[in-house]
Amino acid sequence: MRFLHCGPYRLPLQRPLVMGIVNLTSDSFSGDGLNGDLERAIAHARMQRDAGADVLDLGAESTRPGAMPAPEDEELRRLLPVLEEVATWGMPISVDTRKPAVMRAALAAGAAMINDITAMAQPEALAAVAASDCAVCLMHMQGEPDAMQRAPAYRDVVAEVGAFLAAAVARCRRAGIADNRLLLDPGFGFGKSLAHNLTLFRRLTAVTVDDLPLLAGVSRKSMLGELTGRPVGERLPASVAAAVLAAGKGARILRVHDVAATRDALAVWAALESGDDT
Ligand code: HH2
Repeated sequence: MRFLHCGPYRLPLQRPLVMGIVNLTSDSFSGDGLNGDLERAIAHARMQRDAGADVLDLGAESTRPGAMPAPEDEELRRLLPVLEEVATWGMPISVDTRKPAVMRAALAAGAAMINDITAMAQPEALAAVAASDCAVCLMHMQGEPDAMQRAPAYRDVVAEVGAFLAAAVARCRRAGIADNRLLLDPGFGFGKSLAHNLTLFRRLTAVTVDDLPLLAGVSRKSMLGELTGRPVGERLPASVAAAVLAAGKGARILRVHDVAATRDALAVWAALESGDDT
């Protein structure tokens, strides 16, 4: 059986897992940012856990298109009190950050996974995670959040995202990070037009490297708004449909805002797709 090595946890990879989003920001695109409100943040994390999340992903810097970077002290101030509580819950906690100092503080506070939208591009980030046994999610992004959606351009989006992820995996291997700690993510919406997102989605497993597990994050994203004409608050059905289809295309972890609905849909999908016949 295959596992993702995730600090003290081993996540089995044969059924798709659900990563529940906990946004501690003031300005997340989905409007669910908890802006440093500790009680609400912990209540939201508890709800995601009780709904059946396999992993929680705590993010204290918004990376929505147009967002400016959050100062490091502000990111830590929003993150650490929540992380210190949820890290005692006996489940793997991921921290969504691109700052090496935040990674180090998060790992010291009990994070079991680092989710880096810059795919460990900074040597200090690599050093921070190499010194631990956390899982690492390597995501593709073209450009930076403040300008990435202005004019995304590729000659061959699948080949370029695949090559980018292969280079990130090579970086991690050179730093001594074992393959069983790595997750790859094409980064839906990060420097991609609707057409780029759709091509990547249809050919999801083509971007992986040596069959490393893939994470897909499409929940409530603007690509679903473009397809349905719905504002962000009305994208639940589209998000659930996309999560199920991503699982069908081979994603092993689905990063979602709506854990309960996604779990239900995945249970139905798993039974209808591959249940035992009588
Ligand atoms: N998407 C967002 C943030 N982090 N990490 C990974 N690995 N993959 C993703 O697709 C991804 C991510 C954006 O979503 P959200 O956290 O809801 O919004 P914001 O960045 O505005 O807080």
